[in-house]
Amino acid sequence: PTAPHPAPSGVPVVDLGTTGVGRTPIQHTMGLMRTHDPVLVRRLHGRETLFVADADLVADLADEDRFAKHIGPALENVRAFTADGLFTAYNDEPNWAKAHDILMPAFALGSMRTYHPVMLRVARRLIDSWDRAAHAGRPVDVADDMTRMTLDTIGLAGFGYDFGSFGRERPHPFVESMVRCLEWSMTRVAAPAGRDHAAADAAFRRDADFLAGVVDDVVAARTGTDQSGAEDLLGLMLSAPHPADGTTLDPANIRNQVITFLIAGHETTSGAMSFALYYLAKHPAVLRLVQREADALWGDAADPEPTYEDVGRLTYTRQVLNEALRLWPTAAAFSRHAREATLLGGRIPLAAGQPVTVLTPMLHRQPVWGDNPELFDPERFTAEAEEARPVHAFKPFGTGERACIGRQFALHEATMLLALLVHRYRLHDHAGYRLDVKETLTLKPEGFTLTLTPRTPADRAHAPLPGAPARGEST
Ligand code: FDE
Repeated sequence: PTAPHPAPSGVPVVDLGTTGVGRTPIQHTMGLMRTHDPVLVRRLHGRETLFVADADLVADLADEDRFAKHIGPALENVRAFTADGLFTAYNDEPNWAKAHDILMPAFALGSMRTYHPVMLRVARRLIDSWDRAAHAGRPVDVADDMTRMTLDTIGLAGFGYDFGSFGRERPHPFVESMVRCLEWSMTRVAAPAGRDHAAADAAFRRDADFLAGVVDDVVAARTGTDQSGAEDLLGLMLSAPHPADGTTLDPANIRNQVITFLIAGHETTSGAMSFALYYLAKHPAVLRLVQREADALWGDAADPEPTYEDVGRLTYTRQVLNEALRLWPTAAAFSRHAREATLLGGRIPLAAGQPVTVLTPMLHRQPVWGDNPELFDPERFTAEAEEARPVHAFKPFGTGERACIGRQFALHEATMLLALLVHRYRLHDHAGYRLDVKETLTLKPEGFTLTLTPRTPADRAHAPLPGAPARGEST
């Protein structure tokens, strides 16, 4: 339902003609913003998209009275397999508010206490697998293993379903089909009209059907069993009545929600942890600080038993994760539209319904971040630094009522895992990895491998603060 809107006056138009944006549309558009302006219209195959990254414009777009979430062309394509699931539902589709109300309690901060033991159980699967790799001197593929971990976590925590990803040589086939579906959604947008897409579309359909089949297995494993006491996502979906009218979600919508959560719940979180490990491997001084934080909690414990409260104490680890999400927010763009004709930021005229896409990685590199925004520096996320910064300068989870429902879930899972990993291993950038960001609608470091060696009590005693001499070492 997107009517074409003329490019607003005063905004530079970058005409890509029919050259296309290749397989990295986000990074391509980041490049355009670097050479042109943090507000621009990209014209591609005759389709115009208004992109913004200016902090003041993004702050204005956060005004829920004047703007709302927009389902742009890429999400329209995702709707082909998630329909009215939470992520892709239109604002006025009744199932959005209904599912949102029913599922919100499952994502309140207090609910993380319920998921904590499951998250820890899956973290230990990853650790077992990395212990074997360390022992064999074999490198680990970071993004693949983070994906195994996050898929198993959302499967078990949300649906009581075990994907058993660490028992598999290749990622679970759900992941491969999902990645192809997301790639199709992304590339189909920029694909020139008039060319024959029948083969790609048919392959997409097969993958989408496979995903739906997995979802049916997940639901079938539960239905027919006793629902009482099931407080996970699936339990709520199957049995919780909507406060407004007492009805539960219908089976078609449940399917859309399950597929939505299986995707949203693991794809972006695994990328975030992968980027965080990438930066830690490249910044030994930061790594030592994270290790010290974990060491202070767990000392030399061979198998630490992190409590729910411990995760809240890992403040520096959380800063590292935030800083990784600043440079590479793994859901890298979100769109808004004007509810009524308005002036964006008091200067850019927008018609009612006109969409605007926020390019988050560039928002996160604007002048509010200082004069060296490319530098990885977790000090940007101390409480004082956050206080001093405009609230809308950091948007890795989107904005407003359609912002990420899984934020606390992802942060709890990722913070605990990162701390456990740095507590246990020395990370070796054995291949001198050069960052290669792969785009499949979301972002991930491609081909990033590490080798690992176990940390010893001596390592822990010698993990000095940068600049401070190690204990027992003469200067
Ligand atoms: C959502 C989200 C968002 C928004 C989008 C728009 O606006 O369009 C964003 C940006 C995000 N999200 C991001 C993220 C990152 C990370 C790491 C994450 N995320 C994670 C997660 C997990 C889970 C479970 C999730 N996630 C989920 C989700 C959902 C369901 C959604 C939708 C909501 C509504 O309601 O709309 C989101 N997420 Fe996220």
